[in-house]
Formats: sequence, structure tokens, C-alpha cells
Amino acid sequence: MKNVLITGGAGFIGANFAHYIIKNNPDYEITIIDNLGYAGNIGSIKSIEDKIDFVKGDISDIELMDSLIEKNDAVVHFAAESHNDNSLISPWPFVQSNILGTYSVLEGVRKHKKRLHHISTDEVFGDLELNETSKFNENTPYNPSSPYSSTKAGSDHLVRAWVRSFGVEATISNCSNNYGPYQHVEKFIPRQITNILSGIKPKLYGTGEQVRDWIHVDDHNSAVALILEKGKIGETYLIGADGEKNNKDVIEMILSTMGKSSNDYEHVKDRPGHDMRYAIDSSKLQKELRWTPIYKDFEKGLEQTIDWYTKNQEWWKPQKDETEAKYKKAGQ
Ligand code: NAD
Ligand code: TDX
Repeated sequence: MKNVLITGGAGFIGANFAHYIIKNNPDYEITIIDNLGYAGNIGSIKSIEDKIDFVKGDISDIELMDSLIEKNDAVVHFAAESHNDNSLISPWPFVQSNILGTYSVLEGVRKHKKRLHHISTDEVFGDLELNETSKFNENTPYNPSSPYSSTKAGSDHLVRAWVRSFGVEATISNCSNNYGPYQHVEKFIPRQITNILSGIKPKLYGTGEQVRDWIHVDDHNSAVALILEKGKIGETYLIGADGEKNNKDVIEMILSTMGKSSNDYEHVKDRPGHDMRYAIDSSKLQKELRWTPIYKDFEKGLEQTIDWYTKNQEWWKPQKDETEAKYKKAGQ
């Protein structure tokens, strides 16, 4: 397998995946398709522009996807509307990109008999209680809470149906919360880092007791690359690195790492339907494919991420004012 089509490769995880593949699998030929919506940033793949083909287009364009998929051996499908808060204001783009877009990808791989790896989220399982120890695994029933997670759940079901009904050669992975370079400033960790760098107080939703299971984006992507090569067709793999932390602890860690007082933040309006806790049991991936994460120290990974946002202000500054204006309107 050599020619790989990455959907959503100008977004956070897809762009990091392209960088990862160019570094670790130099025999792959990469094509990226991205519609460069608000979350797509061509600057994220600028340093590898001579090593990839870039196509600006929409994944729900069936004819375009058909022609791109025909020319490639495999598709790694990252493209999606990805932000919960946006899905609570305007759900339609989520239905369009996440459901119709995935349908279009599936029809392309079905027609041309190509390999697909579909990227999904742990949010399809809903949430766990704060005071329980259980984690999500591959047998956890689907129970999504938000328009975002329900459209991702819908896309997973489409993939499974295309595998069973049409013999499409696909795998699925569901990962926990990613952090690292090139993440849009609307997301929790980059929002707080760039707030501090802009002289704005970090914003914590509600009490901040909600728990997220943090994983460095390179660990997510090493797992995706492994599943693409060695994953069993039709299987789902959960990706996580035992990184549970509550939001209050993370915001305090960011403040103190950046030399500020750890209580120098504001509580703002909580997210409606806010999921309480996510936690991944990734033992299937670790045992069957021998995957292991590298970034085991969250504080160190966070320091590197803070350093990246400090040194790459020209990458995020153009999006900052618009993003904060949107949050201000929502009381957050
Ligand atoms: P992102 O919003 O940063 O990137 C998504 C990219 O897809 C953007 O570049 C956007 O322009 C593109 N895109 C969206 N709709 C498109 C369309 N119709 N046609 C073409 N391009 C389109 O999101 P991300 O955080 O990089 O997430 C990537 C994938 O990983 C998503 O499928 C998401 O559900 C999944 N995921 C994300 C996380 C996380 O913590 N960020 C965790 C688990 C799974
Ligand atoms: O300013 C903020 N303050 C705050 O307290 C923001 C933006 C968020 N939060 C809280 C909400 C969540 O509990 O931080 C937590 C993380 O928020 P997000 O970064 O919006 O991530 P989340 O909603 O958990 O979803 C993320 O992980 C799973 C990604 O955005 C999804 O694409 C992925 O599927």
C-alpha cells in the first residue's frame, strides 16, 4: 500500500498525521483533501507542501471523492466537524460533513474496492460517572449526547453497515481527547494557552470537575498508522493513553507552567448536556497490535505544547479574535 488519501488533512489531527507519515513511512505517497473550512489551516501543512498533493474540496462531493479514491490505495478519513460547542449552536454542518461526507467516502471505497480507516471518537459512548472506575471498551454500547457525537456515532454505524453488507475493507478507531500542535484555538487546551498569551483570563466551564482522558496527537497517530497496516478488517480499536485529568486541574497546570498564579482563571457558563467523564481501555490495541504510547508524561507534553503555541503565534493569531467573539456571544 503506497498511495494514501487523507481527508481533513488541514485540520489538527489530520495535519499531524501527514507530518507523522512523512517522517515515519517515507514510501507512502500522500494526497490530502480538505475544504479549508474555518478549522482547516493550510499553514499546518506548509512545511511539507512539496511532499504531498493537496486538493481543496468537500468530502460530500461524490464525483470528486470517486476520482480521488480511484487513484489511491487507501483512505484515512479524519474530515469532520469536530467541535461540540459549535454543534450546539448549529448542528446542520455536522450532519452534512460527518454523515453525508462519510457516506460519500464509503461509496467511493465500495466502488473501487479500496482500504478505509475511519477516525472516530470516544464520545460516541456517551459519558461515565465521576465516581466509577469503569472505562469504555470495544463492547460499550453507543449512547452519544451531543449533535457532534451523535453524527460521529452515525458515521461509525454507516462504516459497519458498509463492511457487513458490501464487504468494504474498513477499520474504525475511537480515540479520547487529543492535544498537541496545530489544534484550533476553540479547543480547551489551546484556548487557555492562547488566552494567557493574549492577556485574557482562561475560561473554565461550570465547576471544571469533568474528566477528559488526554492523549498526545502523535500517540493517536502512531496507533492509526499501525491499524492501517496491521488492523483486522471489520474491527474497531479504542485508542487512549490513560491520561484522565479533570478540567480544573488542567487549567491550573497550564497557568502554573506559564508562570501565572494557578487560580487566575474565570468560571463561565457550563456547556449544555456536558459529558462528565471519558476514559478509554486500550488493552485490545496494546495486546493485538502491540501499540504503546510514547507521551506518558502529560505535564511534559503540555509544556511542549505551550512552547509550540508561544513560538507559533502567526499560526493561531488570525483565528483568535473571531473565536473569542463567538464564545463571548455564548456567555463562555
Ligand atoms: P479539526 O476540526 O481540527 O479538523 C477537521 C478537518 O476536516 C478540518 O481541516 C476541516 O476543514 C475538514 N473538513 C470538515 N468538513 C469537511 C468537508 N465536508 N470536506 C472536506 N474537509 C472537511 O478536527 P480534529 O480535531 O483534527 O479531528 C479530526 C477527526 O478526529 C474527526 O473525525 C474527529 O471526530 C476525530 N477525533 C478528534 C479528537 C480530538 O480530540 N480532537 C478525538 C477523537 C477523535
Ligand atoms: O473554554 C473552555 N473551557 C472548558 O472548560 C473549553 C473550550 C472547554 N472546556 C471544557 C469542556 C470539556 O469538558 O474542557 C473539556 C474539553 O473541551 P473541548 O476541547 O471542547 O473537547 P471535548 O468536548 O471533550 O471534545 C474533544 O474530544 C473528543 C474534541 O473536540 C472532539 O472532536 C473529540 O471527539
